[in-house]
Amino acid sequence: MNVTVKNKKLSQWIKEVADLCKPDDIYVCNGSKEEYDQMVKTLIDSNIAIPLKKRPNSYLFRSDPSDVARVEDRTYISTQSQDEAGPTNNWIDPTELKELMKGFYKGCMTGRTMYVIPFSMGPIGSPIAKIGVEISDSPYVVINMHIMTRVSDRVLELLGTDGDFIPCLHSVGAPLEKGQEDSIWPCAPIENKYISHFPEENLIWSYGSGYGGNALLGKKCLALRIASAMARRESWMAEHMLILRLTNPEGKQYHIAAAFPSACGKTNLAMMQPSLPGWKCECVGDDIAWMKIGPDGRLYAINPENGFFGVAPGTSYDTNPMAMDSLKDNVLFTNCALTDDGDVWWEGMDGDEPAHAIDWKGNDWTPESSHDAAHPNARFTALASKCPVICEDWEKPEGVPIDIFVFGGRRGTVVPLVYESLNWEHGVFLGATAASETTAANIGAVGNLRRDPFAMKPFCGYNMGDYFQHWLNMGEKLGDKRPRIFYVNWFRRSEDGKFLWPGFSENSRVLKWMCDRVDGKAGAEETPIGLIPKDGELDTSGLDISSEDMKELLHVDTKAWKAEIPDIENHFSVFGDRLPEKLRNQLKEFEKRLG
Ligand code: OXD
Ligand code: MN
Repeated sequence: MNVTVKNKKLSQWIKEVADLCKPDDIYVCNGSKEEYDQMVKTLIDSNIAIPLKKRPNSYLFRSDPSDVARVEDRTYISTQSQDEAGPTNNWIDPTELKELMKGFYKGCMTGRTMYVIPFSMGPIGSPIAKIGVEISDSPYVVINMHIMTRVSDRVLELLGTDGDFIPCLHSVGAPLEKGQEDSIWPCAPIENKYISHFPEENLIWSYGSGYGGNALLGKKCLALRIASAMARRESWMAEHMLILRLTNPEGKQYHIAAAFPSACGKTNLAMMQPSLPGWKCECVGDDIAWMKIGPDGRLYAINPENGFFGVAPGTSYDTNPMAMDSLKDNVLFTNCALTDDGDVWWEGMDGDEPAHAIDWKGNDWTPESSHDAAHPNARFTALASKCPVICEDWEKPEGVPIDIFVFGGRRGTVVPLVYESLNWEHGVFLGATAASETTAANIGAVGNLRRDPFAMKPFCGYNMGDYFQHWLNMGEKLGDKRPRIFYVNWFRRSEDGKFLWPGFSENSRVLKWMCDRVDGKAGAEETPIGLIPKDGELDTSGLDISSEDMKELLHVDTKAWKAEIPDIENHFSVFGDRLPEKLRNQLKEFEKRLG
């Protein structure tokens, strides 16, 4: 081991893990540039990282074709009782799961180095931040953690001898025999992969996968699943939300936190550049928000991450210029295609398709090929500080005050472009019933409606019925300082199938209406589903959109909404008596208003 660890819990845990996993060596990370460069050099020398001629300090990685995404059906919330994990999570008894996983962990790091990665989720020392330590046998994980979290020896200093942290154990699950050559992406077969969370003891054990949220344990595992359970106990919120700052032409700032299921353009909205003259939008975060009530009673949010782990395909100067500008240097790419001139490429990127490339599996690809060049879940790992519109206050330890919550989904029909909740409880009802149509990115038939409450279905570390109650409780604590709650749908289509709303930078018009509502400047019309912009109140100046299309976008089709009721009842029924009475009443009231 390269340094002496002073923290008692940490040194004890390192010893326990080393005794179990039997690594050849132990290395404690300090987060320095030299460490990153050294790790990259080793990865280049073993032909695992491919340097990109066109982007300084940027590298391409190719995963094993069996290890390309988060594995939700191998993800467990392991609590004493199954009821605590609730109906939306996979569950195994903690004693049983630990025994089973110890069997896998035994000797699993033989032939490899065990890296100890101290990291902070949130600015180091922020009152909202949390410290984690990941133990991993993957150097790819180490360099990704360098970007996605704050890895630093200052974290160890902060821990002192007795400080507490969240232990995150990770192994790719591929020990090496003496002389055995390593593969470019070691991992275990799918049936041996386990992404396990023990929220009652703030503990994460991940085995068998090297990819994204399965392996970079600060993100979904710590910052959402474990943090959501901590947040309930400690009266704060850990949400799957982007955070943005909007500034109006008079210089007034508004902070918006928005939750959308995957494939609804969350990263695009987080970095959106308003089409409305004089309005400015800055990104605080694109995926996760941790929020606490501040001394003035308002809700303050930080982005616990340090980078973006974004989906590459579909990202372009058209859809997200600010993301593209964040990818010029110091980026790690995974499962993108490699062009002949040494750049990355993916479907949906600007410009012409390359005449030839090497696909994500390492094979020749031409536009005539029958498959995609980049994997649909190919990713970039980029520093948030590289984003040209990163908010100057994005690392403010106390966070930014949230004025507005937005929920949404992808709906071709029924759901209008925007509406406001009637009150907090109704807003919680909107979050709890949020739904989206499945896309090619989801499993199952395209166009199916999937309820994904608060976009947290795969990320809530406890019973989701109790999570709904936690939202209601937070509303009570916030009192008149509650953020306003809105619901949006950028994806409504006309009868002939065309998108009615242009989206992207034009979404600023919808955000402006929300800000004007907060300031009491914009009118709204009460409908059975909530408050819709009054005729002419949504700023469409300079936008080429017909009044018929605007009407259709804001139309509340009572009959269509009535037809949704059985699906909502069905969705609520799985929570049994853990469904808050107030939400049951919200549903009744909604039915009544629909007539
Ligand atoms: C993500 C996700 O990668 O939500 O952020 O799946
Ligand atoms: Mn996400």
